Amino acid sequence: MASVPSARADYYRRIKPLHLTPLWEELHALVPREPNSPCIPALWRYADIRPLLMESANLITAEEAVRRVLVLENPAMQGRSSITQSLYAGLQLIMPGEIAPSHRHVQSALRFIVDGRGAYTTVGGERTTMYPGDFIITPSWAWHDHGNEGIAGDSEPVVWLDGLDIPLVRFFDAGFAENDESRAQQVQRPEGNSYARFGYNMVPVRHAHASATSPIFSYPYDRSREALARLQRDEPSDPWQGWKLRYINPLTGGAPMPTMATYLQLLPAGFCGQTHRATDGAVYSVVEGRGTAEIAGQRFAFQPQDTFVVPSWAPLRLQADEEVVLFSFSDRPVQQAIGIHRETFLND
Ligand code: GTQ
Repeated sequence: MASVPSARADYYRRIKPLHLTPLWEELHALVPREPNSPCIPALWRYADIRPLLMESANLITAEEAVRRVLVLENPAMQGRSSITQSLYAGLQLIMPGEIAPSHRHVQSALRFIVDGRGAYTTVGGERTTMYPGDFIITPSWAWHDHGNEGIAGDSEPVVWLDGLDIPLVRFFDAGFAENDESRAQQVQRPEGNSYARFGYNMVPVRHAHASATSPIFSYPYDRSREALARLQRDEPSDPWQGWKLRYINPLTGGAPMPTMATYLQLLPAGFCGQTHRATDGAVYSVVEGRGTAEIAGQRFAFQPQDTFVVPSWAPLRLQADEEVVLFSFSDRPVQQAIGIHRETFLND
């Protein structure tokens, strides 16, 4: 009589042509006891990347590239253009005088300005000028073009962190995109118009909002930073996260985009955080200060303009040598919408 293993092997061979596989061989991997991400912790030093990014401007124009971006690819997920399973991140460069032509796509995008000032993005007919630390949204299916005209005759290369839900949309096989007829959109409203309508805890009385995305598309750094400075004066910091605020869609109180949540947090000088973990892997951009992120036991020293990734369920401990400000984003709204998000705060 055939042994059990060889009888099974024979059986697997016979079911294969019928496109059948035995669940019992895969069950533990398909339904893991806890998240077991293929994504690994990693940090990208801006000091290393900046010269290479500037070099790319000699190789290709923003116009030819459409978007001149160095993709931050998770080292354990090569070829996927992903920083986590669900998220994409890249550093986009726009030189003075350049235009990244108008297009639109189903994927939602966020921009977090890392270096330089005076570039702009036009979203749905309204322009916003970019300053370091600003958080800017491109909603799903909104026309957008980027340019760099400088400020008051002064112009410099501008670099921002792009965060997009590209892998999520790819997972659903639901991506559409199209190019605009003109390189740059006609501006239809004065700069600051959407902020005046929605940025002051007020909303135009007859506004009926149809979009799943926040009507504010630029959240200026000085306002967000001011809120953190006020909290630092007024209340004790959280032992895990310092003072951490989430950006909101003012119409709903929810995340500014349906697929991505964004955060800004302040860690006081000398902060030695406790460990926490969450099922939403997150991408961090360092705005101010030096410190250390201990991610799944691995220590990453960071400084301003660096980017690092914390995989899903990886224990995270933050330390600050100086006063630190971190911007971050994750897919938390999607996990919350389907009721699977988990987060724990450990007492070290
Ligand atoms: O600016 O529209 O990093 O479409 C990747 C895809 C940026 C953009 C990216 C994009 C964009």
